[in-house]
Order: sequence, then C-alpha cells, then structure tokens
Amino acid sequence: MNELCKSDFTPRGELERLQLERLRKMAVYVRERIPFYQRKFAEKGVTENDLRSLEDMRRLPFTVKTDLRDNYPFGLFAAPMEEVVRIHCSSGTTGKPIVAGYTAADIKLWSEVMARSFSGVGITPRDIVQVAWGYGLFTGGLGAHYGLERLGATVIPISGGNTEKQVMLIQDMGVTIWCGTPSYCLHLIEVAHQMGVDLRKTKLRAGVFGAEPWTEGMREEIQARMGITAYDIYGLTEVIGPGVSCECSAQKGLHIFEDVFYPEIIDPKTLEPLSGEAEGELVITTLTKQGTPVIRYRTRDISRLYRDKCSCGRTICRMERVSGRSDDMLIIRGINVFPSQIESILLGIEGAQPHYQIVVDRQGAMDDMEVRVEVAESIFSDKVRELEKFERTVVNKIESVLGLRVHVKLMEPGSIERSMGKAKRVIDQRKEKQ
Ligand code: DLL
Repeated sequence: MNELCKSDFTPRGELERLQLERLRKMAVYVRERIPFYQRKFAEKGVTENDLRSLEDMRRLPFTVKTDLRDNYPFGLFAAPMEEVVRIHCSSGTTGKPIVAGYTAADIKLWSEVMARSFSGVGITPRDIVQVAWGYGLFTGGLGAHYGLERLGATVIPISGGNTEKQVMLIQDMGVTIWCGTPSYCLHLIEVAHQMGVDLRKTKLRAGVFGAEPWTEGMREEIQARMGITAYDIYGLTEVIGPGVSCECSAQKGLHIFEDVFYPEIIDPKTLEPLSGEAEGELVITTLTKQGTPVIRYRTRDISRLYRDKCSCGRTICRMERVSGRSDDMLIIRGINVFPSQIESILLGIEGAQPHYQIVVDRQGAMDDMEVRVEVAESIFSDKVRELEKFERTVVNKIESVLGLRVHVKLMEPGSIERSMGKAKRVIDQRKEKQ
C-alpha cells in the first residue's frame, strides 16, 4: 500500500467515526452558508444535533437535480466567490447546465481521489497517460489531469477527438495508459485498424473508462481488441466529477472514497434507504467539499453496495457498475428496458458490432422500439436471405431476454454516428410528440 491510498484501508470502526464527525460538521456548514439547506433542514425539523449515528442520515433532506437548476448559477455555492478557484458544468444538452464550484481545497481533494483511483489500478509515475476525456467545462479531462499529476505520472492532455493523432501518439510516445469514454475507445480502435495499426502491439497496458454506462461485454471487447486491462471509474459533476469511485485491480466493483463521499442506496419510489446489497438509486453526500457541497444527492444512477472485504484489502465499500440511470429506463408497452440490456444482448451475438442505437416511437397508442445495430462487414456483404436470418436471430434473442418483440435494423459498418465523448444511445421520438 502506498501513502496516497492509506485512507482506503482505514479500519471500518475508525472510518465510520470519521464519517459521522465530518457529516455533523458538514450539516452545520451547509445550514449556515446555503439558504436552500437552511430552509430544507427547517422544513424537516432537523439539525446537526439530531445526527447521533450514521443511521440518522436518513433524517436529512434529499437534493435533486432540479434543486441545482432552480438555484442556477451560484445559488448553492457555500464558499464566497473569492475562494472559488474553478467552475465546471455538467454535459447536459438541454436547459441550463449544472454548475459546480471548487475552492483550492476542493481541487486538492479532487486530485487526491483521482490519484487514489489511478494508483488503485496500478498506475505509477513511470506511466505515460493519454487523457481523451474532454477538457473544458466537462469534468473528465481536467479531473484526470490533476489526479495524474498528483500521482506523478506523465500526462498527454489530448482531450477528445483528433483520433488519428491519438493513435499516432500512442505509438510514438509509448503511451501505456489510455483514459476516455468506452464508446470513444471503440471508435479509436476502428480508426487504428483503418490506419493499419494493431493497438495490441503498442505499449498500452491498461485503460480507465467512464462517464457513461458500459457492460461487461463491452469491457471484454475493449480488452481483447486493445490488449489491455480496462477499469471502470465513476463520478458526476454534482458531487465532484470523476473520482467518486473506481475499480481496483480485482475488477469486482468500484471502491467509493467513503471518507469523503458518503453513499446510500434508496428505493427510488419510496425513498427509503435499502440495506444489504439491494439494488436501488445511489445517493451521495459530500463530507468535506467546500465550494458546492451536496446533502443526500439523488444521482438517479442504479447500483448496489458491497461491504464485504475486497481481495485487494481495501476497507472502503464497493458499488456495482452503474447499469443505467433510473431516468434512462425506457418503458416499452409496459416493459422496463435499460439500454445496457440491449448492449449485453448485442455483444453476445457473433457478427453484431458494439455500435447501436435505440429509437423509440409511438404508432397510435402503441410504443414501438427499433434497435439499429451495425454488423460486421462479412455479414453485410452476405446474401439478402442471410441478412434476414441474422436479423431474426437478433429479434429472437432480444425477445427471449426482455419478453419484448422489437424491430431490428441492420446497419452498414461505420454508419452510426461516433461520439468523442458520451455516446447517444437512445432517440426517444415519443418525447418530441408530447
Ligand atoms: O461523467 C464525470 C466523469 C468523467 C466520470 C470521466 C467518469 C469519467 P457528468 O457529465 O456530470 O460527469 O455525468 C455524470 O454520467 O450520473 C452517470 O449517469 C454517468 N456515468 C459517469 N461515470 C459512469 C460509469 C461525468 N463509470 C453521469 N458508468 C453519472 C456508468 C457513468 N455511468
């Protein structure tokens, strides 16, 4: 264990005492500094004095995305602007963005959790790391950058896009680690292939991926085609950015940096906390953040918590990879469908490519779902009858897993739009018709 990761191994009793102490201080901090929380606490009739154990956490009010939007841009800032040294925004495409403010202490905290993330997957000062998450208002690029510098690794801040150059630098500079979104990585792999470059023959040995949901199938695909070990990192602007949690070398869930981000799983319908390893919505409270702290922030991300000991020896809990967001769940003719389920099915079919899109529409009163999926060159050049057979295979496979008959449209390789950041998997035309 190195010095950076010491907090990951704190004995549970000590960790929980620290969490409670920090939670109490945080409750005072937000109540004194943010009128929104002062009001919320008063409405619930709760003060820091009611926080006698971590169980009492449930007495505190939730924070939701619309609270952040309603207080745009600076209404939830707890620190005066002269202490705020940086601002980031969420990547949403509609409406006002979510704004996060960071004090110098927050940037230090963020760099540390990112350094702990990278160190946990075995990245060292000897590594050369290409950061392909976007630099700018999005938290991915700069978050990773500061964490890697804190760790002492060599950073190549290429940002997203410029794919041929990405491939060139991987080769010329002996890049050992690549970071970005999983969907952009697939595009990079394709471009490298077109350039005649076999990424498995470069010095790349690992990758850290996040900012969007991805499945185990996608991980296997990336690992095989790039010749690397692929790790999952999670986070969100409202909490800090990337670095809320990250896998360790065991690849068995993402360790949450619990000494600074307190996790809960709730039932999104009843809002009651769920115990054990139940699946539900992840809720996070920042325990030390100064700029824009959040109390019980409802992430909408679906996960579960594992508190048993990890083979790496870390005592901090793990969350399961995020399978989707509760607001990404499609309800098609009454059946709940997550885009990640479609991805898993497609990746299990030989000849189907991991490039897909789901188009939802309404025909009269009936929901209609079309899965557009790219197929391998070899299949596409087959006879029409073969193509129809392949299409039926996909339709049947989806029906057998989801209990839902959908339309499948086979697409030519390369015809679905590639993204440099988060992929747009779902086009819901029902919303446009409302
Ligand atoms: O995506 C921060 C980030 C950057 C995380 C780079 C990891 C790597 P936002 O743009 O605010 O922040 O989006 C946050 O993205 O609530 C999840 O729904 C989704 N998300 C992030 N990481 C993962 C992941 C960044 N590893 C939202 N798996 C979150 C699944 C993820 N979903």
